[in-house]
Amino acid sequence: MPLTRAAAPVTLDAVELRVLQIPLVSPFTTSFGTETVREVIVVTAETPDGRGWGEVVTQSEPSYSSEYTQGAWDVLTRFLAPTLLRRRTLAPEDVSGILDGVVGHRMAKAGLELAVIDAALRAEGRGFAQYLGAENDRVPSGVSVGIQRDPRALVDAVGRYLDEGYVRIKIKIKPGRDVDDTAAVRAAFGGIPLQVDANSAYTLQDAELLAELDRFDLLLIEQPLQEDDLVDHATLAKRLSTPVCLDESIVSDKAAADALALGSAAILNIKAGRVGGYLEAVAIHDRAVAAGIPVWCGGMLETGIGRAANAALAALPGFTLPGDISASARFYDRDIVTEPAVLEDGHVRVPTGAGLGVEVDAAALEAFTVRRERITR
Ligand code: SMG
Ligand code: MG
Repeated sequence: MPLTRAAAPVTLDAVELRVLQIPLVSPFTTSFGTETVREVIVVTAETPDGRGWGEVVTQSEPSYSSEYTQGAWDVLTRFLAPTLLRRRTLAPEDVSGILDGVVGHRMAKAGLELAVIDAALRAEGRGFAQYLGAENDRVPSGVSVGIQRDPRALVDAVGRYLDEGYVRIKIKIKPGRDVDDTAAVRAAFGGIPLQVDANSAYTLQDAELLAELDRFDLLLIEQPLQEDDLVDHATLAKRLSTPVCLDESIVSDKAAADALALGSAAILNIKAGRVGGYLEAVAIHDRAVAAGIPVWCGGMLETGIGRAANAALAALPGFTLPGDISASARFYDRDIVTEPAVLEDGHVRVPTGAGLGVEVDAAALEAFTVRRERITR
């Protein structure tokens, strides 16, 4: 599905980068560890016609991915932003090609590309969802629930999210906190749409244990093995009746092609940051649709900037499973946009205004900024 229409080129005068530290409403624990503050980079693309916004979804430590915030800051300030600025005039669709000389650093590239796309679309008065080829005006909202103190606390947390209206629950698992946690949620809430995310915490040696999850009729198990374990995931997939979904492993459209060819995944989690940008994410969506593979939109605890962009992406027709697109309030008391995403009947609305369709709250942005640099030509 090609983009509805390429965006007009923009003249890039400057790129402003900020590191933000935003407190979470409650700690978020995965197999990697616990986060209490979201540290994220916000990108502003400055053009003569106005500004565009992007978000680099790295975390402060390289545990989910090899990328991390200070590393992204370094590559953005020294290589990526200067390379883009040297071009002066560029179309959003050219950004990834221009940055091709830098290997990896996909989250950093994705944030920069999003800022350029947003600037271009705001100048045209066109919405991001329309640009990507979205077909829905709202998307079903799933919630990712971190590992809690014990299964009873997990049941309490899940119950609160179900009461709020979330239509799908994902629980984080790790060795020692898998079968019992899942059993407790199934016992408490019956046949709710439920899936688990291991964040790479297991090896193929754990296949027998992971097969115990088959009895819970889960929508999927997300990323049980390591990022580069494509062959092991294919082997595991044959052992399980629970569909295997890949997250960390799908770092590009090429990786998605390889995973599908090998039978490593029956379902894909698509995150624009992880794959180098929203345009690459659309390519993966298109590939999955052609292959009959369901996809859903993952989350990286985005601020209102990335959350708006994710809602637009998830409104493409191949996103047939609910994504990790929760209300902003699931993570934040105060967001950096003036109208943070809210839950309405288990759904999040897809913004329709120009560009990302959200306005940055300058005071909130300022309040959370801990580092800032403006890079000019
Ligand atoms: O944004 O709702 C969200 C978070 C969803 O669980 C979530 N993300 O592996 O899918 C994932 C994690 C990655 C971030 S925490 C390590
Ligand atoms: Mg995941």
